[in-house]
Amino acid sequence: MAKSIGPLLLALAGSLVVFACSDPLGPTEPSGRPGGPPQELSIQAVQALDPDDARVRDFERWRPNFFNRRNWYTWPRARDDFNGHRLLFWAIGLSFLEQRARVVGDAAAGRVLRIKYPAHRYGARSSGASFPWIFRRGYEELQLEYRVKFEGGFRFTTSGKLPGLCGATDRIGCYRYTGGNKPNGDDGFSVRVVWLNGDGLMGTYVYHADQAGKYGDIFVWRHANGDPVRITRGDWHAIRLRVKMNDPGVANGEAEAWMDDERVALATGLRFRDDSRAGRAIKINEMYFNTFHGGDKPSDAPPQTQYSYFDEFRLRLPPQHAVVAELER
Ligand SMILES: [Ca+2]
Repeated sequence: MAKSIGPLLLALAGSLVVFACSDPLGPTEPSGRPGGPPQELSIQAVQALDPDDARVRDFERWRPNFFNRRNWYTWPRARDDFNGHRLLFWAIGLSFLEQRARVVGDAAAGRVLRIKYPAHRYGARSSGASFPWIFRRGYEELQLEYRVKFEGGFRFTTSGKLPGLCGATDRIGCYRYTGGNKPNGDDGFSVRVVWLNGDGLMGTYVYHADQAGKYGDIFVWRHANGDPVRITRGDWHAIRLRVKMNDPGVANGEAEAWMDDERVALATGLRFRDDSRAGRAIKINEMYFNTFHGGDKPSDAPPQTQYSYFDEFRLRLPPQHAVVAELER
């Protein structure tokens, strides 16, 4: 009994974590255009993904049982999938009181994670779900892939968030470098995905030390012909983010995005960390599962209860690292 109550209490505690993760997003940020020079083969220290971090998180193992007939995606399940090496982590939206995450069947994708955005709710605490996936180690460069589907009839309203990569100097999570909290180069950073403007316009949302204001910079996704990317409802889409840390103190970090294998944004010249002892400790050490409506005002909320679906979370090292590793084998 105690075994089953413990995670529940932790989930409840996690649901009470107070943090301001909602932020108004303006549609007028400059866009990051695809293009730029081809990447050089960088001979950096060879990194290797931990075999467990390399495994795909596809939710196939979860099925209803006597104690969880509706197949809620609970705190213990998120821990088993993403944070099995950690005794504790926090989550929002996953408790039996909140019930905003559930494993359901999908005709095309098997079992998938369904996230609920309740009608008239906005902000990370009452919309969608959030939890950190804290990696066993930090990376200088890393790619995150996942698949997402917005249900048919999904109302995008003003804006909302999707998961991304981030880093911080502690092991609690880099949620503190979201929600209007500007990083200073010695604390952390975040690179997430946003939907914008009510019609599925997409962008990369970056919190870095050189951002102009308290909120992060948005790099609007664009097709090769310059048209903005609009995500369609009712279809699965493949999202890929690549983050490359800057050399400490030098503004040469990168955040690149692909949707359905088309490169849609490349942000360069980013300063995620400074050349200080604390700054040098910052690496990419977390996927922040973070999706909600908002924004921080009632008009950000959807008029209806609606759902998105996620599947096949995967980390990859960028190709050049694989090449270097092959040469040195
Ligand atoms: Ca699946």
